[in-house]
Amino acid sequence: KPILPVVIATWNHGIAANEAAMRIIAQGSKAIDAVEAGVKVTEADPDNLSVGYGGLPDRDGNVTLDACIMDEKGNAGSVSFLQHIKHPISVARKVMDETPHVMLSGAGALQFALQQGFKKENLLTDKAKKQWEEWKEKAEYKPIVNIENHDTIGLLAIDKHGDISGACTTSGLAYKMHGRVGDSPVIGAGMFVDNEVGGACATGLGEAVLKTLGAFLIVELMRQGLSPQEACEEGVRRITKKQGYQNFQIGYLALNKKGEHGAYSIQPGFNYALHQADTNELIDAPSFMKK
Ligand code: SD4
Repeated sequence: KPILPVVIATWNHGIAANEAAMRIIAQGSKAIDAVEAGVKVTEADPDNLSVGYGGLPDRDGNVTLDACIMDEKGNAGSVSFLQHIKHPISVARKVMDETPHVMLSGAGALQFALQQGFKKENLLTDKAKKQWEEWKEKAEYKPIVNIENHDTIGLLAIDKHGDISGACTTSGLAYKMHGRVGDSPVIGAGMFVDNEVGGACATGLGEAVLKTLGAFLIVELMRQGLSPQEACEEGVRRITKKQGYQNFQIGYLALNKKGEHGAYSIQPGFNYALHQADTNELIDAPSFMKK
């Protein structure tokens, strides 16, 4: 049953992220601060091979990052194809707060980050570099279902004031083409919130989410009266009604303003962390394909 405040996040790294986000909310702070603090935990984790520091590089060995953030007023900020900055979500927040723009990309995003006082760092850890070197022996690029190269963190939170915000951050698909941008920094694809309705976020093969504008679609379906669960299922159906979905994963989370949530994926194996009151638990999402 729904309990407010609530924080929900993709995958098992969502547990630690939720913890950090709920700590901020418990102090009476805003959801926007909570979502940023939450996903920063994942960004800083070198053992996570798909977000921020320690993320797997593109096929040329560069770690390139995508992130976006959105608040209860409908303000949004995003960075894509950003290199050398450990906390892309905080750069996205600065784009939202300090510029008249929504998205900054590549060298321009890096320049802005440095101007804002972020430090330039090497994000390619020895562990990620070693995996990339092994991959290079065959250099086969196949998006694989549900393994570490598909675990972006998307996080949605409703604070004590009843306001919703969201954040999403990733190093994107492992061994992608240099310059490839996924769904995660695109407002309405990887994440979207509307304080009248709720929010949604996505993980998985970004191209499929981009082509269906998944998060925006799910929020609009909730606006029309679907439950968060029904909306996630319809979001997945828009993808599975086309060819080829058997070979990749998409996972959606949705949260409405009452604090009801939904989760659905194409393949079994998607899980998410839900933090309500004193419980923060990892839950397996139902899926379109069965085991
Ligand atoms: C992307 N959606 O860049 C991201 C990757 C991802 O879990 O979600 N991994 O396509």
